[in-house]
Amino acid sequence: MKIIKMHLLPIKLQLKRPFISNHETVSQREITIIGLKNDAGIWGYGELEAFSAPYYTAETQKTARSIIRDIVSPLLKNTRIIQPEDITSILSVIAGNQMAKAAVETAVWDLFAKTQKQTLAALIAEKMNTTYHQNIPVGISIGAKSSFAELEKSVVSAISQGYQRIKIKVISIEGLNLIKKVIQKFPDLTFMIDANSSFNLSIAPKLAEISAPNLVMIEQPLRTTDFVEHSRLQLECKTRLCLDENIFSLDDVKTAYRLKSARAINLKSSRVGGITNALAIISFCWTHDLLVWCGGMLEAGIGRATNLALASLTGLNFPGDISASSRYYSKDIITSDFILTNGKISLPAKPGIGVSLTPAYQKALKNTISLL
Ligand code: OSB
Ligand code: MG
Repeated sequence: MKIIKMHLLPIKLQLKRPFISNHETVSQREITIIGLKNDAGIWGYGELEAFSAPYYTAETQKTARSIIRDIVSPLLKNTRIIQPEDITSILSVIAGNQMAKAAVETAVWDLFAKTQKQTLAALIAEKMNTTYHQNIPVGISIGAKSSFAELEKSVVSAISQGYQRIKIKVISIEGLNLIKKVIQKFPDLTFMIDANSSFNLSIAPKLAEISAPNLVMIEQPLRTTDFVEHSRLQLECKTRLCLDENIFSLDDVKTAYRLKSARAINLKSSRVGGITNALAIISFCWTHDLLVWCGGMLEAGIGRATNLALASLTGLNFPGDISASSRYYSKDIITSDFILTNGKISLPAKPGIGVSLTPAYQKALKNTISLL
């Protein structure tokens, strides 16, 4: 197939409440919806997941849109795509800019699955020679809190909603102390901590002290580029470390594996350049005894559906950061929200990523000028 149209629609969604991590406090989520049309008249959609400012990663909505406009679109023009992996390889000439590439790449996967009249989940499972689950157990990521009462309230609310694993953000030593208390108070719950690079190696004794049977993982305690120090920390720390901000590619996962920087990988297809690269990372992790699970980054409906398709793979069993649509947004961009039933979210049944933009977003997207 050929891609004959590419539309970009930047939008802003208001979060129900601000989400606090070490990088920033997000109150409004800027996202760009990507629509691609092929020569058979079928549309595929993707979501550009970069944030407004370059704190979590170097890309921003603006830089990524400019890469898509100036560099990606000429590469797509008159190009024949037979398999979705073709687009990954075409875009691989672009260094970095993983989220810009992922937005377009994922829309091609959606388009391809639709032409095959298959769900993205089924297509991915077929590519990976495995099966997939219809109902997917999910976890929740709770932003950093400044008091025990507030933290406990969020944890209790998460349990009552049915989330199967609770991740708590931390930005300070005081925060670690609050989390330690909550982990002790709820011994039957599965917890993890995400530090988003809050600390340096001097945190090692504190992390060793916080170790508990129901604390399954500590995500990204140290700096974003630091494989070597994470490796030293993992030696000193019984709890499994997980890398997030360090991982932009399969090469990064290999580095982490060889240096023993962590024993788990938070996989975000948008951060690694798209689905093809995500699948390669999953394969590597499965054959090298690294726990790989599906992360999230406050996605709207299209991104959430993409994450869910990945998380549906049999073998990707650790509950991902894929909460119900209503957790972050009162009005999403798609026509049917993802809801939580007994701690699980169901895969949509329609072909491709399986969700539809609301008529208003559909209209607004198609009213933009095509970049092709
Ligand atoms: O570090 O995993 C992270 C959100 C934005 C950016 C980075 C992260 C997160 C989350 C929330 O933890 C995950 C989600 O529920 O989407
Ligand atoms: Mg993280």
